[in-house]
Amino acid sequence: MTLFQKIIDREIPADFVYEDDDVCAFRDIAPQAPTHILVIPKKPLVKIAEMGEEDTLLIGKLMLCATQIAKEQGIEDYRLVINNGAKAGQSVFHLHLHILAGRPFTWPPG
Ligand code: IU
Repeated sequence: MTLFQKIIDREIPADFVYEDDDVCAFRDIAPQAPTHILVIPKKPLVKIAEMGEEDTLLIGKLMLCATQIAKEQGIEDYRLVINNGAKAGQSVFHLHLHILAGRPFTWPPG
């Protein structure tokens, strides 16, 4: 079981900004920008590469939630990031979408 499952189950605390039956969002414990929020599906998909056709609506909802949370937080310019696999920077193996904002970002990413 990942730490994110424990956050979903309220076994460990997190600073939630959004929750419904399918997804939730909370502030990253080690923020990499002034705003750094993680949006996650409650379904324990390990990584985006493991989504199936049956997850199309869920992943669409994840993206929509991210845009709505950004709007609520008053941020217009932001970066959405999904790290897929350890070499791409994934460290928690429960799918999550990073919302990063509040500072300039460089391209390409590090
Ligand atoms: P990554 O894409 O798997 O590297 O992102 C995992 C993120 O989860 C990372 O930014 C951590 O700081 C964050 N995080 C968290 O917010 N709370 C936790 O309990 C744990 C990781 I473990």
